[in-house]
Amino acid sequence: MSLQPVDPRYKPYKGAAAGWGALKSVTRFWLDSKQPFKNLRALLKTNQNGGFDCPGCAWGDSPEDGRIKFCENGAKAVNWEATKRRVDAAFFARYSVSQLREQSDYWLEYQGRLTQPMRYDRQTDHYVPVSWEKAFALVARHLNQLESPHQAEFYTSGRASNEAAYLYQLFVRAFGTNNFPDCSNMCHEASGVALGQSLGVGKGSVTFHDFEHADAIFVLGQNPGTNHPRMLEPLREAVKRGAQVVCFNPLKERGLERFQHPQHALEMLSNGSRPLNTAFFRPALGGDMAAIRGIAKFLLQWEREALANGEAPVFDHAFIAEHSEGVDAYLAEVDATPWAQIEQQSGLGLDEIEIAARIYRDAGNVIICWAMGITQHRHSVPTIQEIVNLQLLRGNVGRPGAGLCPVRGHSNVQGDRTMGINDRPPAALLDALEKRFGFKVPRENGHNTVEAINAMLGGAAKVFIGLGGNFAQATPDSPRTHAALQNCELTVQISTKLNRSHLTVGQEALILPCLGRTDIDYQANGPQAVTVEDSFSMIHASFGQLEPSSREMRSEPAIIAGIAKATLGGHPVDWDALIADYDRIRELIADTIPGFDDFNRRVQHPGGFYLGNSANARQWSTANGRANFKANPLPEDLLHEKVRRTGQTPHLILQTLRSHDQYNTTIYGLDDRYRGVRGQRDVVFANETDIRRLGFEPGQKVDLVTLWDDGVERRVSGFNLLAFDIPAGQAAAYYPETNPLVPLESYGDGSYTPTSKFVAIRLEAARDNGRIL
Ligand SMILES: Nc1nc2c(c(=O)[nH]1)N[C@H]1C(S)=C(S)[C@@H](COP(=O)(O)OP(=O)(O)OC[C@H]3O[C@@H](n4cnc5c(=O)[nH]c(N)nc54)[C@H](O)[C@@H]3O)O[C@H]1N2
Ligand SMILES: Nc1nc2c(c(=O)[nH]1)N[C@H]1C(S)=C(S)[C@@H](COP(=O)(O)OP(=O)(O)OC[C@H]3O[C@@H](n4cnc5c(=O)[nH]c(N)nc54)[C@H](O)[C@@H]3O)O[C@H]1N2
Ligand SMILES: [Mo]
Repeated sequence: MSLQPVDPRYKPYKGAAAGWGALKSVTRFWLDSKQPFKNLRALLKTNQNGGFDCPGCAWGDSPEDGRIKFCENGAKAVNWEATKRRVDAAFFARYSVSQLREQSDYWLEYQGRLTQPMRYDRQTDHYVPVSWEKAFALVARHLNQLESPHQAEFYTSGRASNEAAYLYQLFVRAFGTNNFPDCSNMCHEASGVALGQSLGVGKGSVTFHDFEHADAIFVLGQNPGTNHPRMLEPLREAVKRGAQVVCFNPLKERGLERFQHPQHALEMLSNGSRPLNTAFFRPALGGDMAAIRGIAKFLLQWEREALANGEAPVFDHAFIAEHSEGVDAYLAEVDATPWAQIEQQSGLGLDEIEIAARIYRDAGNVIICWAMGITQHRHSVPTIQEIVNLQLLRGNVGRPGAGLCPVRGHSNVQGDRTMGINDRPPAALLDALEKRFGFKVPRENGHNTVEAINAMLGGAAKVFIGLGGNFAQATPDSPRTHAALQNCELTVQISTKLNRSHLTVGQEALILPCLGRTDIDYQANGPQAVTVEDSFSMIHASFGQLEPSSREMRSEPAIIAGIAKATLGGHPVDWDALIADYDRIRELIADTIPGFDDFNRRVQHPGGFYLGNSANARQWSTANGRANFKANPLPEDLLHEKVRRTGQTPHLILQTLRSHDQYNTTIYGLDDRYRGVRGQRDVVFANETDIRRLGFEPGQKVDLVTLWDDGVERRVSGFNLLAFDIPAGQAAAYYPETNPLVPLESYGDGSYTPTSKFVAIRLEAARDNGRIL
């Protein structure tokens, strides 16, 4: 490894993940929130019965274990939301929208909570206060004057509660469209599509306790030390009891290497840390499908040898015969895949793949986890189906200690889908809504995120409503997405914090400030709880704990009901009555969404209730009623035709990822502790050999330019080129700064997820010195 600390703001991190470094960092964020003690009290109730669900990630905890679980990044999320700072009318009077646009994403959100509804005044270029009633009337006027309901886009980010999401989809479908672009389109969409086709349910099959019974846990394309820190504990326990933890990641992420338990005093005092894996493989970007195919090919070879020698078989023949279909076609595809292609595409040696295959074979029960390193590629759907194929060969689905675990991102992104935030809704959901509410629901597919951007760009969509999130920054091809939003007649953002989406305004624009997870939600019948679903299909209640910083903010359900009532009147429900008491929303959910019978009673159960998962029960809700092996060929070439058509060879393949100090487009700070970066975000990590091969010096400022044959220049400028321990040919840089590089047309086959982990780029000496943060 060659690390060149030419920049004082870049120094390799030597400590373990979590532990003291994390504690120091939490304290800093705490003090900065301006109400440290209140937030501490609130945090102690995170993920506990009677507390609120952590607004961080969607990792679930043991439902029986009452212990307080929080992590450094959960603490940051809570402090960030529960700040005392405010972005109010005085703030917007001080800054014009054009002035605000000059500020960094970090600065914008740092200014505090949005506290009152605001309307954009094009004459003065300022946001000005507006009453809730006038705001709702403005939305209703725009929606009702559209020629078709399909001219509006209704975005959802994954923090929306089940209650908010359910009301939103009910309103939008009663209005007449399935245009539900959501953050999931950019996230785990490929997991939903792949698992749905293979196994009949688009969710992970494992539960929390399965991790205690796994003999091997594979972690593919995921950085839990930063993004799912509560997952480190089960991984650590697994290594401790002798299970294998096998990582596939081009970056040696610190959290996957070593870990110090933040809640074990002895470990912290002795400064001891535990290794968190037993094998680490560093594939090429997009090379995982080939790697898994390689494991399957070794298994097939050993299966044949076992058969010839009269030894115990490698495959689970009973499972395959009773539950699956397509094994022969799949094994023929495995046979037909040349070893050379596996080696070349995976970026791994066959000796490495063989080691992984041996671990896999020798483990009784295997869980495979994955996240964005797997889902944000063009061939993500076949890659996830290859993971399923492998698991099916040894019956590693639907038995304790084994299964599939797409580790979700936003804390309720899985629940939002369950509630019907879906641009391709299943017929059963639409039938149930039609039957219960007696209106004709739209049956045609709606727009996903990429389609919504195209519709707005082309003028086919004229109204954008965002239930949370930061559409302008989270989406690809930023200048085009910004133009798309600006092309709208009305843009509406329902949000907690100021971000660039509020500044990327249509002809008219509204900011509707809402309560967050930590805030107490007072309604006519008293304080309300909401519910969420974690990655393990556990549904539980969340109670806000902190006094809202302004009485003018409204809850997400109340805002949706306000828009719905202004637009549709009392159709198809009495919106006000639902808001008075969210039990009434949950009754509607119980009536229409499978698995939620008796919802209001069951959610009282401490730790919540398990929604169930058909694949985990070995029931296959697929067309043929079987678990399906999918015989997909490996991609012929990982480079897209549009890259090849430029005639240029990419200097590097870039993945865009998260630093340790951010939550998606929310930037908490400018450090990335585990990767040794301090005080900067415009950095690009590359291998020192590549840097010199391309004629650059470590520490030099460079521009990154995308190779894509459509005549559009995609460039970000003035990035600090850091020599880093990364495989040759690869680069990594932070999202959202690099979103301008991802072409809108570069998305996953069958998933439409932008290929944020695979962008062919060239480096140029910097044209200017970049932005100052
Ligand atoms: N603190 C914090 N927590 C979060 C978030 C956050 O921003 N901050 N975001 C939330 C959300 S919405 C999500 S979706 C999750 C995201 O969680 P992650 O998926 O962990 O997020 P990324 O930072 O995108 O990291 C991708 C990881 O995959 C690796 N990788 C990239 N390409 C490949 C590949 O081709 N193959 C393999 N094997 N590995 C690859 C990268 O090196 C990196 O370690 O986290 C959630 N939790
Ligand atoms: N290049 C690149 N692009 C990516 C990714 C990547 O890895 N690389 N990852 C993708 C992924 S996995 C995801 S999930 C998306 C994320 O896309 P989004 O979910 O759209 O983005 P966030 O940054 O999570 O949204 C942050 C904003 O949400 C608002 N907010 C926070 N809490 C609440 C709340 O409780 N209620 C409401 N109404 N608003 C709230 C705040 O105003 C805050 O500014 O980005 C995607 N984009
Ligand atoms: Mo995500």
